Amino acid sequence: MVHDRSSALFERAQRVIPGGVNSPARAFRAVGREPVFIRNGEGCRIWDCDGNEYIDFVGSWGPLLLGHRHPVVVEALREVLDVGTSFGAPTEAEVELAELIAELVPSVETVRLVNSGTEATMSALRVARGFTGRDVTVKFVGNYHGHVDSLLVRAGSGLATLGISDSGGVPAAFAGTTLPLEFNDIGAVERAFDRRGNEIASVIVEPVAGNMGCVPPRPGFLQALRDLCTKHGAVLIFDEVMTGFRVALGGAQSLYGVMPDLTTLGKVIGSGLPVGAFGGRREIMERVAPLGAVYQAGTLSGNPLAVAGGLAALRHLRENPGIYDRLETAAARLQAGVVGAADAAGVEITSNRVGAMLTFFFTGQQVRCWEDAAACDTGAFAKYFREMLGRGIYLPCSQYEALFVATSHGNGDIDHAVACAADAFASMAR
Ligand code: HOZ
Repeated sequence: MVHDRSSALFERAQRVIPGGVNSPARAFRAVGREPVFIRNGEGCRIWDCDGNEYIDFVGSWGPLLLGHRHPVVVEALREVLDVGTSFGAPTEAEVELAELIAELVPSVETVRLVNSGTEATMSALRVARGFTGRDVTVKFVGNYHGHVDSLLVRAGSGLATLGISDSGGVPAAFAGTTLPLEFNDIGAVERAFDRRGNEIASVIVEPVAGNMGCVPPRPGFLQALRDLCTKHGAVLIFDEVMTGFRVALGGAQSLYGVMPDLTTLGKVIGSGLPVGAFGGRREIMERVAPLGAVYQAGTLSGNPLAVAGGLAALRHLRENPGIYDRLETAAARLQAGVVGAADAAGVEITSNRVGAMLTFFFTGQQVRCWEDAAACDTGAFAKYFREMLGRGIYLPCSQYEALFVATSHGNGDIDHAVACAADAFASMAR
């Protein structure tokens, strides 16, 4: 595979963009090569600027449940171009999207649209503080909630990938409001509440962790968080930026039957366009300006393009509930195929999967928390990634990310990816 144009673009990019990328998570640094520059996508396929074709299992880091350029989304976006792309004023479509989110996400009574998952989590934390009159946030090691100052503490995703434990530039006072605990360790949360229960404003959690690779909650973990938050008057926040509308139509909260007080959503509610949302119990959300004193704002919030993309995709999901069975079947086929191929080649991997989000960890051990994930052989992962890329399979460029199956992946695409994995493992074992 030739990547000359990507290489040339990367050289240019590094002169004018820090590290040549607009987000460190796409820098390919942990996999020992330069990033490829993408030109276009269609269904489950993308093409780079050298014309190389890939089956895409990143899907813009999750939101493209329907694949690239799904006709219902494209048509909805075209209609917006005819009427205007930004007003900084209320529109009918944003009311419809808010109604749809409140209908589909069980714990959400009212919802505020923002521009990204980061804005959503930042705002949710602030509302929780305003509601409780407390300052401390409990978060989990290896969970990532966007680049909010106080949440860049022992975070997953790009920070885990690059080995940055806590971000520079965050005042110690901000980081000091965050209490990082091990994911899936309910004893640690109980002890924290015993010691500091009257200081804890919120517990924020990815109900299925996706930013240290896919790590499901242990049975009972989410319910125990719910019970502790209720007992101590803290706000439970589910960060469903990754799991929302993906692991089930109603997100992880409907899958596990545990209701948070607040939910954060991201790019999935725009079908990949820049948007996010935070919402939940009415009495908490009533603290948000202009009703309450917790300020949060944005000219582009509820932007017509993002809202139209999201409405089209979410309506399509609601009207076609069979999609989730199809995603489950396709992702299970990929999981079984890749695990079988690794076994056959004698390469040790462990897989975690919830619905159509999954990770193959290069370890023989179970992965239940950050400590487990951090023990994986990232060198082997990097080699696997390069082998797969060279065979036209585009995977997340870090052991600490999840891969995503879309409705556009047919059995043939999944089987081709499995065959490529078999070749990749064979070449790694040589
Ligand atoms: N949540 C995404 C990674 N898990 C974000 C990707 C990025 O930071 O660019």
